[in-house]
Amino acid sequence: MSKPKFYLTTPIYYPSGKLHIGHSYTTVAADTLARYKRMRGFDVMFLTGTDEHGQKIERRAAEAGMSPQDFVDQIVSSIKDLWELMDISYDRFIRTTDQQHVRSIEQIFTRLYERGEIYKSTYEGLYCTPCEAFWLEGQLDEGKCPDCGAEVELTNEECYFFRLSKYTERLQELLETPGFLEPRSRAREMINNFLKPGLEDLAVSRTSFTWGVRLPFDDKHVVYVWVDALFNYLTALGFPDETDDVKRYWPADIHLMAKEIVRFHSLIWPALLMALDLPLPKKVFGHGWLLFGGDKMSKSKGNVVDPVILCNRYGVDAIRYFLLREVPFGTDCNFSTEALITRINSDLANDLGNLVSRTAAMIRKYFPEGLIDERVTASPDPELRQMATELPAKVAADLDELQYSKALTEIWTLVSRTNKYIDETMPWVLAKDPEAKTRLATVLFNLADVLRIIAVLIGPFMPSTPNKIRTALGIPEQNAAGRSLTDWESALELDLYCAPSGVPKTDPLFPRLDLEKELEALEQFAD
Ligand code: ME8
Repeated sequence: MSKPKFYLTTPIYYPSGKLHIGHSYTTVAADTLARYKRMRGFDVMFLTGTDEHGQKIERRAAEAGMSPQDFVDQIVSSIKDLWELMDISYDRFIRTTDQQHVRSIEQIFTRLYERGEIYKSTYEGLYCTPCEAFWLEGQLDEGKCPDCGAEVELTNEECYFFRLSKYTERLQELLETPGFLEPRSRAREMINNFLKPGLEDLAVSRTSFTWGVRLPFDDKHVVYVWVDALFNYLTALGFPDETDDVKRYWPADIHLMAKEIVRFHSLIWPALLMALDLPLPKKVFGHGWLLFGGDKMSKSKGNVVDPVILCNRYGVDAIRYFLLREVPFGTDCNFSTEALITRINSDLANDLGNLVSRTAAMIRKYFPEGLIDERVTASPDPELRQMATELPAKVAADLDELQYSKALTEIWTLVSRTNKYIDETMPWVLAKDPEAKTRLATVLFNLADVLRIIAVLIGPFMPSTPNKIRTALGIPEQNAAGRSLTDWESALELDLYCAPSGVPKTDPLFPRLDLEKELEALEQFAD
């Protein structure tokens, strides 16, 4: 039987400067979902990329004294390096300057024009360049862009318009469809803020600058950057050609993003697809913002935290853990060094790291020749074992709902229970009693076996930690019978722990950090 498919996307980011930890947030969430779905047997297509056209990039390049193409090339290369550093397992990286994308956009626009979905007129109104968005006077916040707070500019130019208004009713129906736009509160926002006041047709071309895809039927015009960008989700599969990838992967299963661009994805994007009679994405998820000092972290505000510095200093898995654990995925999260260091110390160094090193150290010390095979079960083994057995289904249910933080909380509940199990069983006391050797072996086996399961379940979140745990406990990739000890199914079964080559001495998984020292160190980077 062929595998079911799962197509997920991140926004394609503007290469207008180095990316920050806010961009890493969405991409790490997407990567975690992609890894999880692959483990569950899906044929995953995970797309990310860069949105390279438009006025903002053209201006930034000019400020840097470079051609737009040279300017974006260097930033895109740093973005790819960042994703490599952060263990992002994307399947495809699209750049809107790719020739194939540009040709596709030309064909798509011709098709929209021929179907009467776009027409020529004049746009007179307001434009926010940092957001590349058109606004009406009444939508402004104290005269400024309601999304980013920047000054808006008055523009008056000949434009092609897309008949967005004609899709109002179908969009209303779509937004009311459970599961299409999540969290649900965002769907109500879209209906109240945009559909109720009445949708206007959308300007989809510009003539006041040149860095973009030219309209094949009127080459004074370049395609409005958002429309150019939204179609990436299809052109990356080869659209408008009817490629195998288009047939296999479209419609997307989920588009992930933060809340400020939900309106482009839940109004403009579906309407464009409706205009072309194409299937609509199954879900749009708008997560919360990473805030810094209470304000949205953004390149235009300059309050950004560099993920490269954080990953190099604390390790990629610690940063990924923090991002996904700190708050529920739909909610805003205040990013602070204190919160990060506290999480690393409490959850990773103390709870998980100590559990692994204590377990490994006790096996090495009490059974230098390897654990004996006899077992004798006593309380509280059944309780621990039952929790471990129930965990995979809970994590799966949470991840299917994008409840990353809840899934990690469930896993850490087992980590804590396992630590408590050590306190209750007191292996060091058992070790003094030669009669208790079998019981001691059972306790240590249960500890290592639960950690084997935990290692599998944290894999999607923290890609390199599972192998470190397995190495520390001597767990091979497969047992003697050739059974994988790393796949999802292995987490569903108890008693698979084995360490045929013994338990080596290894470094702590997550060294404890000194908060004061870290605050000082990061302060230097901020200068
Ligand atoms: O909007 N908190 O690109 P962009 C959480 N090119 N997420 C954040 C964030 C923060 N402080 N800052 C950025 C664009 N993000 C368009 C997208 S898609 C067809 C075109 C993440 O570089 C989040 O996913 O401004 C947000 O939606 C996205 O980066 C915006 O990236």
